[in-house]
Amino acid sequence: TITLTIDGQQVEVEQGSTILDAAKKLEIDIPTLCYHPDLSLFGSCRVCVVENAKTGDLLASCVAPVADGMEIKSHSTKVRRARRTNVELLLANHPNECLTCERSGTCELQGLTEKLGINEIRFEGEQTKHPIDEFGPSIKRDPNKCILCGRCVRTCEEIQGVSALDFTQRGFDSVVTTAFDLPQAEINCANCGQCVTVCPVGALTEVSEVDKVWQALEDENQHVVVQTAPSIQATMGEPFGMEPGTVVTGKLATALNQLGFDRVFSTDFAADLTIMEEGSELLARLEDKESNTPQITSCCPGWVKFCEHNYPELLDNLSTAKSPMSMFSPLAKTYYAETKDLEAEDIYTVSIMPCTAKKFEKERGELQDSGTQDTDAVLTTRELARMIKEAGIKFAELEDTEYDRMMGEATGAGTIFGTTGGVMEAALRTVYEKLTDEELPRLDLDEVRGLKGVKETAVEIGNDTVKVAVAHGLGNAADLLDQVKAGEANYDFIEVMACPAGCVGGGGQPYPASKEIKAKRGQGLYNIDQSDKIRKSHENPEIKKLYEDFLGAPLSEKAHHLLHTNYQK
Ligand code: HC0
Ligand code: SF4
Ligand code: SF4
Repeated sequence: TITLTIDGQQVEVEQGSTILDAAKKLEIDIPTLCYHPDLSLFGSCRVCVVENAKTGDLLASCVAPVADGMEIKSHSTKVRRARRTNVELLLANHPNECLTCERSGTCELQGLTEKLGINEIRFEGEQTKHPIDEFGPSIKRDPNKCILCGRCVRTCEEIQGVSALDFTQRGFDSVVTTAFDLPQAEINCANCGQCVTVCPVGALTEVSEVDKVWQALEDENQHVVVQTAPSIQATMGEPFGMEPGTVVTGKLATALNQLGFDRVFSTDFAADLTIMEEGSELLARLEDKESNTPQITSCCPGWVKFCEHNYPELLDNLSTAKSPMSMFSPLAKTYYAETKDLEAEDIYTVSIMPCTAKKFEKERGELQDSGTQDTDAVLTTRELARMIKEAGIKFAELEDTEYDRMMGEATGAGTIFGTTGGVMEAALRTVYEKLTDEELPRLDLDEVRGLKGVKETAVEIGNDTVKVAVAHGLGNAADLLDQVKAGEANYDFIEVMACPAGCVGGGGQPYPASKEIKAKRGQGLYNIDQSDKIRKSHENPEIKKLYEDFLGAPLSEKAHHLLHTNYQK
C-alpha cells in the first residue's frame, strides 16, 4: 500500500490508485466532469486538478497515480484558480441557454459553475455552430452544448460495444458526432440512451413528446389511456427529492389521474401477459427439438436493434412475443375499446417508460396490429416528471390511489421485469408450474439477481434441466452471444436488456444514476414483489379474465395476431 496525505490528513490506498480514489476514501469532495466511475480514464477537462504541495505542480487527480509520501492540497488558491479558469474556458464556448435548457437544475456544468463561485463569463469569444440532430424518434443531439468530456463516446464504446459516437475534427472545431455525421436514426445506434444518462450537460437528451400528450389530454374527442412501466414505480420519486428505490405506485396513479388521463393502467399487467405468451413459446421450443434455441427475450427495443445490426443470424431465436408495452397498446385499442364502445381511433395510448428506445419501438412497422398506430406517445420518466411539475402537482405529498381495473392489476412477477434478471425469474415461476404442476420450491431466484454482467443458472424442472443466462448492458450481451455462437455456451433461454441493471438503469430515468442508485431502484422492485399477494403471472386474475373473455388461450390465433411479431433480417 501507499501512504500519502491530502489536506494534512493521512490515508493509505492500494498501489495504482489515483489521487481522486484516495480523496474519496477521506470523503474529500473533488469536483470532476469528464471522469465517470464506470468508464476508462480520460483526464481532459482538468476540473479535478489538485496541487502537489512539494513541487507546486497541478495534477489531474482522476488520472494522477498516488506515490508514497505525497502531500496534496485539494483547495489551495492555485487549485481553485485553475479549476475556475478551466470551467470558464468551457463556458466561453457554451451557449447561454441555461434558462431554457432541459438540463437546467440537473446540469453538471451549471452545478460546477455555482460550486466554484463563477459569476461572470470572462472570456467572450467566437462560438462553434453545429447543426442539431433531432430527426430520429429517440435521441436529440445538440453539439453546441457539448463540452467534449467524451463520457457518451466511452459509454457507447466501452459499456455498450456499439461505438456509434466519436470525436472528429481538431481544436476549436472538435465535435462529438456519428460516422460521416449521419443522423443518429440512420446508423447502428441502439437508441438505448445510455449516452444521454452520462452526458453532464444538455447536449444529449430524449426527443420530447410532452406537448403532444398535453394536446391529447386537452382534446375532448380523445379517450387517453396511460400505461406505466414496471421500473417507474421505483424511480419516479427521485425528481421530487425522494430516495431512489422508494415505491411510489400509489402516488403515480394519483398524479396521472390529476393530469387528466381517462384510464390509468399498468405495463406490469402486460408483463404478466408477456410471460404467458413467451413462457408458452419456450415450452413449445423445448419440446420441438428442431426449433431454434436458445430462445432469447425480445422485450428490450435497444437489444432488438443491436441484434438486427450485429447478430442478424440470431433473429430467429428472438421470442416472437412482443414487449409488454407493445402487447398492452393493441389490447387497449381492441379489448378495452370494446367495453367502452369505442373505436381504435378514439383511443390515444401513452406509455410512461424508463427508456428512449421505446420511442423507436412504437414506430416500428412490425408492431401495428390494432388497425391504427398502437402506441401513440412514449414519455420517459423524466418527461412525465416535467409534466407533473408543470401541472403544479406536489408529487411527494400525494395520497395513494389504485390503478384502474381491467388492465391495471399486476403481480410481483410483472413488476420485477424492470430490473436485470426479472424477466427470467418471472418466466421460470410460470414455466416451472406449467411443466410440473408444482410450485417452484423457491420463488426468489437469487442466481439471476444483482449487477454481475452475465449471470447463469440451471433449474431442474421435472426430469429436465433448463439452462438460462441473463445479460444486461449491450457489451455484456455481445460477450455472451459470441460464446453461444461459437458453441462454447449452451442455454435454453436467455434474457437480454440493453441497459446496465436493466430498465431501472434505462436511458430515460432521472439524473443522476450511479450503480448504487440503480441497485436501490432494483431493490425497490423486489420489495414490491416480496409484499405482493400474487407473485406469479398466471395467477393474475385480470390476465385470466383476458384469456377467458377475449384471447382464448396463449398462442391462440387472436393472441398471435395481436401479441406476436417477427423481426426479419
Ligand atoms: Fe422495461 Fe418492459 S421491463 S422493457 O425495462 O419486458 O422500458 O420498466 O416497461 O415493454 O414490462 C422498459 C421497464 C418495460 C416492456 C415491461 C419488458
Ligand atoms: Fe450509443 Fe446507445 Fe447512445 Fe446510441 S443511444 S449513441 S447506442 S449509447
Ligand atoms: Fe429500454 Fe429497458 Fe432496453 Fe434500456 S433495458 S433500452 S430501458 S427496454
